[in-house]
Amino acid sequence: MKKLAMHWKIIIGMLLGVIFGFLMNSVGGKEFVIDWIAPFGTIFINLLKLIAVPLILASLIKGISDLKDISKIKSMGLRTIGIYISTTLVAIVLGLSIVNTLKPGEGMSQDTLEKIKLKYENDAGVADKLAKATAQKESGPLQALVDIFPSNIFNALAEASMLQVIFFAIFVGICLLLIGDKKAKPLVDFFDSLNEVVMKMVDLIMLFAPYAVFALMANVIIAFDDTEVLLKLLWYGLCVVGGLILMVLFYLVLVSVFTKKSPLWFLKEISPAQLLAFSTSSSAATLPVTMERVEEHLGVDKEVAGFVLPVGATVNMDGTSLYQGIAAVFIMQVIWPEGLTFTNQMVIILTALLASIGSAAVPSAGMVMLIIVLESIGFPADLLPIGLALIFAVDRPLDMCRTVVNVTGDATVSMVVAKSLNKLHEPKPKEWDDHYDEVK
Ligand code: DAS
Repeated sequence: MKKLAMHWKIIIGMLLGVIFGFLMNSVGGKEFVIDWIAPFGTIFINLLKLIAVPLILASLIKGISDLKDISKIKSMGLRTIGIYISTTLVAIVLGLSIVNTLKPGEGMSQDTLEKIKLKYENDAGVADKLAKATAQKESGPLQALVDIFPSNIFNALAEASMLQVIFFAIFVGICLLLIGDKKAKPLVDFFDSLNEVVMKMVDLIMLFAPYAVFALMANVIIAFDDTEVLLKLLWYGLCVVGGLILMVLFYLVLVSVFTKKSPLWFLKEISPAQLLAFSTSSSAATLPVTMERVEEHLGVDKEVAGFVLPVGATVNMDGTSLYQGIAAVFIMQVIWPEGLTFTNQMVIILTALLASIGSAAVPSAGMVMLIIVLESIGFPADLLPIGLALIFAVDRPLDMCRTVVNVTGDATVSMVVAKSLNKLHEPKPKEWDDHYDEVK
């Protein structure tokens, strides 16, 4: 019997996980899922994070040393950052257009608001997000720039500080170019081999994916215990999801126009990464799979994928910035209508752009940075816990959706940049099991 493609195996795992989660909710098996099922999802995410940093290091250093020409690095860097900023601005403006047109925050009854306040205003999760945002805010205006430059590469690797690892890898790659092929060869060969090893690790880890997403989805479903509030926030959630779907359609137009490739082919080939982004809510954990799909199944050259994707996972979060635009205005529509000025919305565009750059590629990071966006327009500090409480119940499913868009946007830009540099080739896809067969 023909083997099922990986994305179908993952979809089946997800659906069974959702069904199992609802079943466990109905028979009081929440603790069983937390104690005996969820850990397999955590193991899977740990394994992906384990290889993300060595993969970035190897693919970036190898990729840059292969470029043979420093001016190409500048050209690739400028194109990448330029397109990333453009797509993020499109996302924010799209989000603001939707929320100001459909006005999901208007008409929410005081009774619903009181229920939400009662349940979530003092929730530990809300307090945690506020604390993280305060810590981030207290750092100076250039702290984000200072944080790119590591003082100790081993700390950067140990803490998986993506931008620091990216900076170090680019620095090493450029110096390998400058010392000449003969002297650079031992190190280039080492990172070439490391890159192959880590890509093989991705293949093997992915064989576990269908079972892991079962555990991840079951664990997400058992967290839904407040369907009444979820229904009250449905219109807000649909505005975010609708905007995210429009962003994916925008990416498909970019792929079709700028690379002349079939948008449906692009969606099919990137789908395993999208499914993992949905299941894990983490661009960082998904990055190794995004890189494997973009290089081996979409035909993007290693030196482009090795630069564009790690940078994108860290600074390009179009789904998050669209969400921040909608969430900020939604919260104002419900509890601070006097803040709904044109000037404030322009400020939201700038701060949501900066916030999505500053957001970490981990679950719920976008909600932490939303606080920075709200504070930038003078949102009353005493209303912040209520504002977060208002969207807290639906943040996890929306985080899953916006992470899919973050990953899809990165893959789209990597194809556009590769095409513009004539580094988009015919892919030589291998199915996951084929790789595994080689191992046996
Ligand atoms: N979960 C984040 C990511 O990994 C996005 C977010 O929190 O908005 O992309």
